[in-house]
Amino acid sequence: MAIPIVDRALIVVVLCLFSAMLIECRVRHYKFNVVLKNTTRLCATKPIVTVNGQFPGPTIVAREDDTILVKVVNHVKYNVSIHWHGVRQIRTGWSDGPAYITQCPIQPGQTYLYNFTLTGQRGTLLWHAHILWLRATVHGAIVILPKLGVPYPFPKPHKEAVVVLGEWWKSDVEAVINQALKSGLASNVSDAHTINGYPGPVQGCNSQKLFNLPVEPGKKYMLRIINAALNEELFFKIAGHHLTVVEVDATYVKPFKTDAIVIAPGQTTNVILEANNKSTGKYLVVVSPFMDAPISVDNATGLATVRYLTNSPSVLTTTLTAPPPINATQVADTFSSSLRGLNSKEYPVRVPQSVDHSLLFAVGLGVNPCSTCVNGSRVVADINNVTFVMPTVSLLQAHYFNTSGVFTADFPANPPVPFNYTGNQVSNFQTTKGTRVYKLPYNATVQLVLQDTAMLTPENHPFHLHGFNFFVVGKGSGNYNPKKDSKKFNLVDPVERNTVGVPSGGWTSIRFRADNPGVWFLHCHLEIHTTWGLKMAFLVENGVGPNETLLPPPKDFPKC
Ligand SMILES: *[C@@H]1O[C@H](CO)[C@@H](O)[C@H](O)[C@H]1NC(C)=O
Ligand SMILES: *[C@@H]1O[C@H](CO)[C@@H](O)[C@H](O)[C@H]1NC(C)=O
Ligand SMILES: *[C@@H]1O[C@H](CO)[C@@H](O)[C@H](O)[C@H]1NC(C)=O
Ligand SMILES: *[C@@H]1O[C@H](CO)[C@@H](O)[C@H](O)[C@H]1NC(C)=O
Ligand SMILES: *[C@@H]1O[C@H](CO)[C@@H](O)[C@H](O)[C@H]1NC(C)=O
Ligand SMILES: *[C@@H]1O[C@H](CO)[C@@H](O)[C@H](O)[C@H]1NC(C)=O
Ligand SMILES: *[C@@H]1O[C@H](CO)[C@@H](O)[C@H](O)[C@H]1NC(C)=O
Ligand SMILES: *[C@@H]1O[C@H](CO)[C@@H](O)[C@H](O)[C@H]1NC(C)=O
Ligand SMILES: *[C@@H]1O[C@H](CO)[C@@H](O)[C@H](O)[C@H]1NC(C)=O
Ligand SMILES: *[C@@H]1O[C@H](CO)[C@@H](O)[C@H](O)[C@H]1NC(C)=O
Ligand SMILES: *[C@@H]1O[C@H](CO)[C@@H](O)[C@H](O)[C@H]1NC(C)=O
Ligand SMILES: *[C@@H]1O[C@H](CO)[C@@H](O)[C@H](O)[C@H]1NC(C)=O
Ligand SMILES: [Cu+2]
Repeated sequence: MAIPIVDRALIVVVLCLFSAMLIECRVRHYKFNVVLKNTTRLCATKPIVTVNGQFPGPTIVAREDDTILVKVVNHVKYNVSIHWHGVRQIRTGWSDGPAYITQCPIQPGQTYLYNFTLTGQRGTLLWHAHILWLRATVHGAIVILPKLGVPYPFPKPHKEAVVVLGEWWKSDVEAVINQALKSGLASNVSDAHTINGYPGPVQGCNSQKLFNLPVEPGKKYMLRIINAALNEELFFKIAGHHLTVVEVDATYVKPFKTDAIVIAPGQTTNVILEANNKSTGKYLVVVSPFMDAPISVDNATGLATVRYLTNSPSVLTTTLTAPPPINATQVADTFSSSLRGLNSKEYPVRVPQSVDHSLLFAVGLGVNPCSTCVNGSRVVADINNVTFVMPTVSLLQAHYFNTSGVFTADFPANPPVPFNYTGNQVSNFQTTKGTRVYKLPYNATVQLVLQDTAMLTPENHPFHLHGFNFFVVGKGSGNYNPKKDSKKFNLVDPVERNTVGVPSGGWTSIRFRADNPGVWFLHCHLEIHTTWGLKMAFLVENGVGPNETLLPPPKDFPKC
């Protein structure tokens, strides 16, 4: 019998403690018990699904190049899987996490050891459940420090703090999505926005505790801000202070100052907060939704405070601020246009200069017949008219073991019938269904233009690509014009990230190199859109070199 992992973990931790001054531990062990936890937040006692009883869940702290081992034990009645959002998972797709894409779920009572190395990345990422709507409460931060002895490319902050933004439902989230799927209509919106688990004032519920960040006058603080919300892009702002953006999605950017940041679900943003206001009292922190389409959202403002620590008993007046208006497209646009890769000698921007596969994905909503639904129809979502149907075994297993009949490798590179994407002339909202992937040879370069459509309504879609970072080389409004628009692409210092907003009624162009063999999910990170089918996968073939093939699956790999 092999020694159980926990015991081995304990031995390693003890060894690490003894040798802490001599060597760094390069393997970090975590145990995630997925358990129900009764919580009394928002004046209601209700059980939520958590990791280790924490909301938000535990923070993973590691250094670049470390190997992470997370033993996940499922103690709840739901199937579970965990995704390490933004971790490249080079050759280790088996640890990526999206259920039925790279793995079968960890079923109730089962265990799975995620095993991956943090290669070529440093900054903030997040982990979250990647099945059902569990990520509403099953999420947490991943902090990747630079290699030992390597400084940040900006002055070292006095302290750092993780700031996790979330959405809170009074109801059980699984009941919310099940009700929506049964009716075929949109799902209920959340009841509050949370900052590190604490909401602002909520109707019919007062005297709520808020998250507070204590600061010393004159010092600098780095906030590692994460949007872990299910369905909403968010504004984040602190009264009386500018924020200097230094990193997004675990890549450094050219620092710039801003009043407010905009952050989509799945995105992370590191900012420097300088405690340089008049050194007394508290300053309000506000979080509110960004939505510039006629879609109903939860417009409650989440609150926290920044409190100056001063020797004299400070007058605890709170300086207030209002978030940008919900439809402040200009604020969001200016923010995203300000993001540029650092492109220094140490951190060059390696954007592909030539393109092997040029793709145009038209994304949006549709309506399909449904005899049992309220309206005789259900709202769906699609990419190039394909509403993705989840398979019953994972695509990665089907690919690795050559199982036929699970997917077809014929995902359309372009919309099957070109149309005026952002116009309102389309009257047939029906889509096709399929489990179709797009095949890429190892090391191919890809340009992908994500084009929003006005089908039902134009809307901002934050797209997330697993297994890669991509470069955001361009964006614009209306229909993408290949001749005109490609001339203006930034092929010098575009921002590198893993999640990008496709603007409402516009397009975004990204480039990446397919240098990671496996099956990689591409989807809208608004959970309701993912559920409705706004997803597909890239199948990246093995290369020929020794480091260019997918590793074999681990022994404890979950079965379907
Ligand atoms: C949560 O609290 C409710 C009511 O107080 C109780 O009935 C339930 O057993 C508790 N659940 C857990 C998992 O502790
Ligand atoms: C983690 O995966 C590596 C291969 O990438 C393997 O060598 C190692 O043994 C694995 N660790 C555990 C604890 O399974
Ligand atoms: C969704 O909202 C409607 C209207 O407020 C309410 O009747 C229903 O119970 C809600 N559904 C869930 C699952 O909470
Ligand atoms: C301090 O906060 C106040 C109130 O928001 C603001 O008007 C002022 O500009 C801030 N001072 C500095 C130095 O930023
Ligand atoms: C949210 O919207 C409702 C209804 O439109 C409105 O009454 C309320 O004032 C709004 N709340 C905030 C915080 O904007
Ligand atoms: C935002 O919404 C407000 C209130 O509905 C409206 O008056 C304003 O014109 C809108 N702004 C933009 C930029 O659409
Ligand atoms: C039924 O569908 C129509 C057209 O899509 C929509 O306007 C209407 O609100 C739907 N009915 C319900 C009950 O949502
Ligand atoms: C596309 O639709 C928009 C809005 O309806 C319209 O202004 C535009 O002229 C159309 N473009 C073409 C090429 O038909
Ligand atoms: C999508 O496919 C459906 C079903 O074949 C078809 O009726 C519809 O016209 C297509 N829509 C577009 C925009 O291609
Ligand atoms: C990948 O392609 C680039 C050219 O686009 C080439 O320079 C590089 O050597 C290739 N790498 C591998 C591992 O094949
Ligand atoms: C393969 O990977 C190993 C370990 O990451 C590295 O030491 C080696 O240089 C790589 N070989 C090639 C040919 O890239
Ligand atoms: C959990 O996953 C397994 C394997 O895919 C599946 O057979 C089972 O129905 C799922 N259980 C639930 C409750 O969905
Ligand atoms: Cu979307």
